[in-house]
Amino acid sequence: LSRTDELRQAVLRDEFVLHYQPQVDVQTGRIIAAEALVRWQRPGEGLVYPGDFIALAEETGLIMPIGQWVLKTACRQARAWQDQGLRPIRISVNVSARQFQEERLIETVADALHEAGLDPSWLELEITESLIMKDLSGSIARMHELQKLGVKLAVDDFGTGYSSLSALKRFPLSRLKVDRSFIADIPHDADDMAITSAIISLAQKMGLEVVAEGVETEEQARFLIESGCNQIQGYLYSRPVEEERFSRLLEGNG
Ligand code: G
Ligand code: G
Ligand code: MN
Ligand code: NA
Repeated sequence: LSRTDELRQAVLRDEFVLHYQPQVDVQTGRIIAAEALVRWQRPGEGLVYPGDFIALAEETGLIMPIGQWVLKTACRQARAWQDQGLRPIRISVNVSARQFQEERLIETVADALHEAGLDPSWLELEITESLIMKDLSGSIARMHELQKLGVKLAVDDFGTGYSSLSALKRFPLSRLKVDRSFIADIPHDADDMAITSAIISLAQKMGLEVVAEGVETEEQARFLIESGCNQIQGYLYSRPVEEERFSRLLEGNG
C-alpha cells in the first residue's frame, strides 16, 4: 500500500487520537485552555505525529475527513469535561489551509458544536499567519463567517509570517500565539526577546489575548510574565497528554 492508501484506510478505521496540551494562566496557575493535537495510531508503527502525515493529508484532500473528526472529537471532549463537573476551559483546534478554504467549513464547525452540545464560545480555531496572508480578503471574509458562529479565532505561529499591522487590525481575532521559535533562545537572544515583548505589547494594545508557545524553562516564563504575557503553553507545564491524563491535570487544578 502507498502511504496515501494507508492514510485513507486510517480514516476508515478510525486510527486517530487527540492529545491535549494545557495553556496556563501563570498569574492564577489555572489551566484556561487545551490545544488539541492529532496523532495517528498506526498499527505496528506506534504513534505517528502530524509532521509526518498532515502535509500528505493536505495534498490528497484527506485532511477534510481527518479535520472533521478532529473537530467533532475535540468538541465532544470539551463538553465531556464540563459534564464531569470540571471547570470549563476553551478547546483550541488547528485548521490547515485547505480546511480553512473549503466551502463546507462553516457547516462542519456548526455540526461539530451542535452534536457535542458545546457552546461555540468554548471553541477556538487556530489558523496560521501565512495561511491568512495567502488570500487576505478571502481569509478576512471567512474569519467573519466563523466569528458570526460564535467561535474564537487565534493566529498560530505569529511573527513567522508577514502580516502587516494594518491587516492584523482587520482580523476578528481573540488571540495571538507567539511562535515557539522566538521563545526557544530566551534569555540568550536579545533580538528574540525584543520581538517577543513587542508582539505582547502589540497584542495588548489591540485588546487581544496572547499566549506564548514552547515555554520550556522558568526563565522563559519569568521573562514572559515581566513582559505582560500571562498565558503560557509548553513543556515547562506539560507536554501534550492523553485525554485521561488531561482530566487528572484539570481535576488537580481547582
Ligand atoms: O503535535 P505536534 O506537536 O507534532 O504538532 C505539529 C504540528 O501539527 C503543529 O504545527 C500543529 O499545528 C499541527 N497539527 C496538530 N494537530 C493538528 C490537527 O488536528 N489539524 C491540523 N490541520 N494540524 C494539526
Ligand atoms: O504551533 P503548532 O500548532 O505547530 O504547535 C504545536 C506543537 O508544538 C506540537 O507539536 C507540540 O508538541 C509542540 N510543543 C508544545 N510545547 C512545546 C515545547 O515546550 N517545546 C517544543 N520544542 N515543542 C513544543
Ligand atoms: Mn497550534
Ligand atoms: Na504554533
